Amino acid sequence: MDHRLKRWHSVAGALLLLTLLIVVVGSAQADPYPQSTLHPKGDFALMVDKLFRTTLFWATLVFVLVEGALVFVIIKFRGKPDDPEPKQVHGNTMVEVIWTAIPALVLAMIAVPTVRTIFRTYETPKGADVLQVEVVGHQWWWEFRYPQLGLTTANELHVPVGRTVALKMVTQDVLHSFWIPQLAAKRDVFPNRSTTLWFKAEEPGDYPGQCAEFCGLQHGRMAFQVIAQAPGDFDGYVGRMQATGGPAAAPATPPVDSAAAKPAAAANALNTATLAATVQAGADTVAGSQLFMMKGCVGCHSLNATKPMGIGPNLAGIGHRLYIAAGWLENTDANLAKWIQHPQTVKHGVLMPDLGITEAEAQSLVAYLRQH
Ligand code: HEC
Ligand SMILES: [Cu+2]
Repeated sequence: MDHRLKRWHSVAGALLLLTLLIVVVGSAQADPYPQSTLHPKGDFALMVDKLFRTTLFWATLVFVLVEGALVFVIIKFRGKPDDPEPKQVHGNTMVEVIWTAIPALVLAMIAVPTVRTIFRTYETPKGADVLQVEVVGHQWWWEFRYPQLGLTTANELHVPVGRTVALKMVTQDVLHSFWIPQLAAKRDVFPNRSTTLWFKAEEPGDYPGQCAEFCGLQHGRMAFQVIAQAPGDFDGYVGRMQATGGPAAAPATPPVDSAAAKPAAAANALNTATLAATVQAGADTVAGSQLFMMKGCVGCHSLNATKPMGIGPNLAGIGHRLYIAAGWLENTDANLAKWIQHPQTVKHGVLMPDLGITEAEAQSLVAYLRQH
């Protein structure tokens, strides 16, 4: 066999192997990367994905045809040692018209759906059924307000499946960018000017989101979760959040711990240990509610979802959030206690100061916050 052909074979073989490797690695890692635009679960993201796939199809077709023709011609008409001088030609109108017309046609086929999709993504959904949400970016966390429901929360956006959500977004400080890869595209968020975005989750699930515009030291830890729920579950969530506005949850009156009171009444000599533990837990939450006021937490955080407050995230429902510190630190008792004691170590530079909370005080605060 020709020496050059042999070398070409090994190059082609290596390329094929590399392609296979990319495909295998890519598909094996499909799941560990939920923050991927390639797994759309909302109508907005599906629309963008469809456009991407259409473009990819035409691009692949053009690549295969052009490169195929090129490789074919290179091999078929390659020079041999005693070839005569080839015929010299200049220009061919027919060929030039064809290779201008075909790319123009391909570009038009890509441009029409692209422009149509771009306009569609900037529409503002209207109608009584649209769930309005106001998004406020802060260094380094996200605030979500539901004007129709009178609720405010942070870092965890609950939405009902199958209902369009219309976001109106601003920021309190610097530029941020709101991005939920599986549900909708990225959209920048500015001070003094609002931008909009919309999406409809098609399947229940937890969809991670992330700030996508560098906004300072902890930009990488400015994440959030979108929790898409069946409509009934969403109504339950709304009910629980609205209940935090009731008198029992107001920080000024520490809640009477009914969970601790009931078993205490039923207790007898045989389960004094349980009783002691329950009383201890009750005492902890009372101490926690006092610490929450005394240590100044209440100056930055509201535990009432119907009463927003400026500086820190609203903590109503914090006991049930999946993550703390803006969507990346798992909400376990240990992590919560560590955060309360040393926010500046866990997420250096945040607006929450280290307040000199002791281990025991942190435990009481955790017990208290777990009830919210
Ligand atoms: C000076 C204002 C301020 C004070 C005082 C303060 N915090 Fe914070 N807190 C913040 C800010 C700002 C954040 C958001 C930090 C971030 O993730 O960037 C935060 C975040 C939190 C979070 C995580 C919320 C979430 O969903 O991510 C918890 C829990 C919390 N604080 C509890 C407390 C407790 C308990 C105290 C009192 C011991 C306290 N904070 C005192 C400003 C404050
Ligand atoms: Cu950012």
